[in-house]
Amino acid sequence: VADPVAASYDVATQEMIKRAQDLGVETCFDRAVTLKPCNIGNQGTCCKNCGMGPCRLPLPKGGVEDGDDRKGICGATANTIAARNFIRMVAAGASAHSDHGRCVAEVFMSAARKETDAYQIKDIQKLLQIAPRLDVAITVERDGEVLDRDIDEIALEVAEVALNEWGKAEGELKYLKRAPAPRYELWKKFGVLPRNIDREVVEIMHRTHIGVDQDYKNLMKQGTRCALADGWGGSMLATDLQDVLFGTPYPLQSEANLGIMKKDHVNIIIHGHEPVLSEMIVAVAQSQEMIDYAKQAGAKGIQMGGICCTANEILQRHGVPLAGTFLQQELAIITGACDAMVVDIQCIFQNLANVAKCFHTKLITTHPIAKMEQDNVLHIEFDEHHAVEDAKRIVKLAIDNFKNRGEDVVIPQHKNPVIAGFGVESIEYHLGGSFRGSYYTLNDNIINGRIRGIGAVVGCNNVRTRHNEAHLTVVKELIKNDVIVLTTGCNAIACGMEGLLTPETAQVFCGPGLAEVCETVGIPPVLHVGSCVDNSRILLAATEVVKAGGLGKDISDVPAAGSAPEWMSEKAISIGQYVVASGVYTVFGTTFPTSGAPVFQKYLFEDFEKMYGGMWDFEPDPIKHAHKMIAHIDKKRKALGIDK
Ligand code: WCC
Ligand code: FE2
Repeated sequence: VADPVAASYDVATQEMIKRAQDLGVETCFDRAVTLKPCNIGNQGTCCKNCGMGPCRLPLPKGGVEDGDDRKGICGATANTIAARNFIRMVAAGASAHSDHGRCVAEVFMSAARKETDAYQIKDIQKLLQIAPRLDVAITVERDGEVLDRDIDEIALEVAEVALNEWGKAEGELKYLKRAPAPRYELWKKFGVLPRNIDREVVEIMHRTHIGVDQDYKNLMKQGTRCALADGWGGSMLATDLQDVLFGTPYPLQSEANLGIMKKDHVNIIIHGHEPVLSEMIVAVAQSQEMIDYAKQAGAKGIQMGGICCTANEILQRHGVPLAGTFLQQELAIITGACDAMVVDIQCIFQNLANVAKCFHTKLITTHPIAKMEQDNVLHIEFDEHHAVEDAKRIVKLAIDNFKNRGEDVVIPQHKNPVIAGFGVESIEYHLGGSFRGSYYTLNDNIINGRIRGIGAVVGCNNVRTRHNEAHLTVVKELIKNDVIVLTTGCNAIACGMEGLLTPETAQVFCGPGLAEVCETVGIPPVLHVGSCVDNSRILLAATEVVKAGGLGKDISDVPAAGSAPEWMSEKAISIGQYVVASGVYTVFGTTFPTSGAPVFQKYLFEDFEKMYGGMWDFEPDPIKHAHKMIAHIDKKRKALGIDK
């Protein structure tokens, strides 16, 4: 079994791992001890794209300095194999984000057609802001007069145009033009403007099939095009349409870590990614009818909590607390206090079912594309046309299950306050100039050096490294060196658990310049900007920085760097690739999936900078990791002549 202290940096997590072991319930932390990864696959040089293999190409003992003659049965080199595997990861990641986006777009369509009462166009301001980006007019001319166009009409057309982005036959993605003009021109020059979202994924699957594309540079070209279709396509549409349907987030207060669960309340944990369902569950759970029902069942109320990006979605819009990160999903059940865990898509452990079997917890899958084989799992399929009924059924099930709780309930008493809900709009509000608008204050403070630069630290946990340690070490090292941090995904949750998402943090952890800015403006040094699809908010924030002036003409000029210290999912690879192709130096921790193909890796780590101004890097040591980012930020400051 795992050593709980070695497995996690977080005390609540340690306590629950220990409890699981005492109860004889196995978790991912224990499995990580017994199940070792395959080195060759890990390094990206195992090809299983046909039935003659898998062809495994381990790195020779002495390296490949003197030439690399490794090849698979068909002759595929280590570079070809690693590039194929890498862009297949991009395809999977982009698919996950974009299929989520498609689901949201379909619900948006239902709302625009008024087929459902449950969903409405909530944020008209945001609708009017994105419509022109999709070439949808917001005014009409009648008899020489310019009039505001009917909102319902705009919504319907936005829905049609947006849905079309997934499969249109001609043209290119409309949102690409939201990037700074030089960036768009660069993409055009390299032939990587995505045509539509689905097509770029399909083309990766084709080009990586046996006997098709055998040039790692050409493979990466498609990988880039597909990743851009994610960041500036599927993910960005998901974020925007979610904001219109559910409201654009604004800063609000909440809490984070397993200690948010309450012994005397019905605890409902929502886990996954699509806010379409969780929005309804939150609304229903807050209704008087359900609260009364919970009281009749002997509980004091209903406590909701989130895991992974569903957590971030319902936090940023409703202040629902974060129960934990990716690696804490099993542990929420191990408290013995989880009356229902409701899951939709992505980052959900199949082992949840085995853990739930040991407790009273009802595990409910809700998405037609994500079911589990174990027989203790309930499937309640969610449909936007009867969303409220579905949500009620789920909440009632949880309440009815409250009485089945065992005596043995242990909720770790650890949680911290968080401020979340930042985005392009609220950063402008806090860090814009009072009369110049835009990102003037932010830029001004970067130019005068109080803020050294911007760090985007995002991504998963990985059981191969100590849970949350690299996340928190990287973030703390950055803010100590006056780098303001934007965070999403499980890094955001980790920061929340550690108490880094409060303005008070500035005095404790920040360098003097950043501390002063945070104090003056009243913001935390680490800004929670949402879920993984909301990395699109970071792309747009970077674009706003460029627009505000004084920091160059393209995203690659800005003193900024990206990081995923504990990544594990294919989604992270897609995100990394679109961030790099958008001009940002990006460092990953844990392992890097091309390390078995040094020539290809050098292409990503070095040659990419000459092409895109952004490149990949790998550094598992979190302090060195942060300092590589800072060195890049300083390099950019120097190029701008603001290094003083
Ligand atoms: Ni996004 Fe990574 Fe968390 Fe899942 S929820 S674990 S992809 S960061
Ligand atoms: Fe996520």
